[in-house]
Amino acid sequence: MTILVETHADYRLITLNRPERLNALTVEMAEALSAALDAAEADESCRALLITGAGRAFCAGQDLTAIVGIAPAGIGHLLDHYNPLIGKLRALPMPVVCAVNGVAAGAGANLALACDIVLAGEGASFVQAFARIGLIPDCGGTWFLPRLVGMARARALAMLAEPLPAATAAEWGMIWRAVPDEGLMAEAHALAARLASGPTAALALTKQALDESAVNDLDSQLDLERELQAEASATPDHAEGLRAFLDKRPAAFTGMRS
Ligand code: LHQ
Repeated sequence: MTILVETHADYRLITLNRPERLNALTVEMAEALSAALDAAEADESCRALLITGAGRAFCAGQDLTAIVGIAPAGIGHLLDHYNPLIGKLRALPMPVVCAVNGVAAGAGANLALACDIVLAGEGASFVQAFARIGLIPDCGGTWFLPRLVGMARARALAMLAEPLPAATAAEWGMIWRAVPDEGLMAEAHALAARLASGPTAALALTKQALDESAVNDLDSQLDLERELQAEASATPDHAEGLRAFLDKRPAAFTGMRS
C-alpha cells in the first residue's frame, strides 16, 4: 500500500509508503492520500492529522520514471491529481502536522509546506528540485515559498534548486522547528495529540483566517475575523474555555462545532 493510515485516540498518522523510491509520488498514491484526507474529515473523532514518510526520506516529489515522454499534456493531467490534494490540506477543518523525516524534494517539499505545522529532523532537507529538470515549482510552491520566507529567498530556492537544511529552514521561518532526528516522531506525535485535544473548530477557523489574510486587505480581514469569531464563540469549547479559566483548571475541549 502506497499510503498507510494509523488511527490514534483522536488523530491519524498518514505515512507515505514507497521507501524504495524515497516515497516519490504517483497518481495511485495521490488518490490514496486524497481518500485518506477525506476519511479523516468524515470521522468526527479525528481532530488532527500527522503526515510523515517511511524510510530515510519524506518524499522525493513526482516519480520521474512515470513522466518520461508524457509532456506537455500529461503533466497537466498529473497536476489534476495533485492540486486537489494541496487544496484539501489547506481546507481540512483540523490542524495538520508534518514530520519531515528526511529529504523533501519537488512536490514532496511543497506537500510538506501545505501542512499547518512542519517539524523536521535535523538530517532532513528541502529541495525545490524542479529547475534541475526544467520545470517550475508546483503543488503550491510559488504561493507558499514567498509567503513563508520572502521573495528574495523564494527566488533563490526556486532557481538554484539547492537543498536547504532543516535548521536553516527553521531559522528562515519556512518551518516551525528542526529537532534531533531520533526525537522527531515522539515530538510530532506529542504535537498532534496536543492539537487533537484543542478547540478543533476554533483551530479550523484560525487556519481559514490566516490563509485568507494572504489575499485580503486589513479592512476585509477585520470583517472576516468578526464573522469567524462569531462562529468560534458559538462553540461549546469557547464556553468551556471561559469556565475553565474562571475555575482555574485546564480546559477539557471536545472539538464539537455546536
Ligand atoms: C526516485 C526519485 C523520483 C523516481 C529518488 N522519482 N525515483 C512534476 C511533473 C509533473 C507533475 C507533477 O509534479 C511535478 C512535481 C515534481 O515533483 S518535479 C521534481 C521531482 N523530484 C525530483 O526531481 C527529485 C529527484 N530526486 C533527487 O534529486 C534525489 O533522489 C534526492 C535529492 C531526493 C535524494 O538523493 P539521494 O539521497 O542521493 O538518493 P538517490 O538519488 O540515490 O535515490 C534513491 C533511489 O530513489 C534511487 O533509485 P535507485 O534504484 O538508484 O536506488 C533514485 O532513482 C530513486 N528516486 N527520487 N523523484
